[in-house]
Amino acid sequence: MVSEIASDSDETLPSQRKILVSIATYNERENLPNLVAEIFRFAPTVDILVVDDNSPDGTSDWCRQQQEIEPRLTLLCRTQEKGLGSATIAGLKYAIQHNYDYVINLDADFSHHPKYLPDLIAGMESAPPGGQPVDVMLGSRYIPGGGIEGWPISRKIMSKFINAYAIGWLRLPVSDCSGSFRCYRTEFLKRIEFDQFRSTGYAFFEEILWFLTQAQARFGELPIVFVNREKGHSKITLQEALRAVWIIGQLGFAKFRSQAALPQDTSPNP
Ligand SMILES: Nc1nc2c(ncn2[C@@H]2O[C@H](COP(=O)(O)OP(=O)(O)OP(=O)(O)O)[C@@H](O)[C@H]2O)c(=O)[nH]1
Ligand SMILES: [Mg+2]
Repeated sequence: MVSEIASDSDETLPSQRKILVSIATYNERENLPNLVAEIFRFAPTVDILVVDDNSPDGTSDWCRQQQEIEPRLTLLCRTQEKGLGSATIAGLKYAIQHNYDYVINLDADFSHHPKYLPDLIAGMESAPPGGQPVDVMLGSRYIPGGGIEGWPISRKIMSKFINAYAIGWLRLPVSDCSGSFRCYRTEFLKRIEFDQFRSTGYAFFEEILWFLTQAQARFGELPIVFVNREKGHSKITLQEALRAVWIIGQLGFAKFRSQAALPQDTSPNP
């Protein structure tokens, strides 16, 4: 675990790595210009992909103009699909297709501050003595040093409930399974069959952890303080939260069924 925040110098980033920061956006015109500037301040060597679902507030228009003068920025504007999960998958697939070493997801509303990027990336590079580097680094609110600022108590309870439920039911070896601030090793993501995903929305973040755990990924966690958005509007709805509960439930049952279907070991005891 890495707990100190690095300075905003590019010397803190492993320059030989090709890194993509993928941001799913819907109506984030107010946040995106500042966010892009802050990402490049803390991590100047990364590229940014914005996956926007044709937001009516002009998010895509801003990106379209900006990518003409900023070669590190690319827009993927989706007109046929919608949903945070499928937008995130589009970003992960883009990273695989374009041979990035790492792909990082973060929200556009400054809840995941770019100041954490150097440490998140450093976490991918470090390994415990005699061990292997991790495949996924998670920004975690639920380990010492992490936290949440600005959420009402009801939202905190909902998040705690989803985390306890998903971690317990799916046996996920992490402390925070519903946050999207993560860095994935792209090579490891090639093992994941994204076409099998049930979720196109917020449950994607638990679902991918479930698939990664099945594939025996190694996880690391960085404490982060999640700060509630100041600009723009939340897109999560009660319906979306209930859908997440349902999908997590289904995943757990699918696991039991596949275990029950495994041939029994009938060999005699030695
Ligand atoms: N492309 C795309 N992005 C989305 C969609 N829904 C949400 N997002 C983005 O996903 C990120 C997280 O969404 P938020 O609305 O901030 O969800 P949240 O963080 O759970 O809720 P608040 O912080 O309360 O707003 C933001 O960058 C959104 O713009 C969607 O349908 N498509
Ligand atoms: Mg948010």
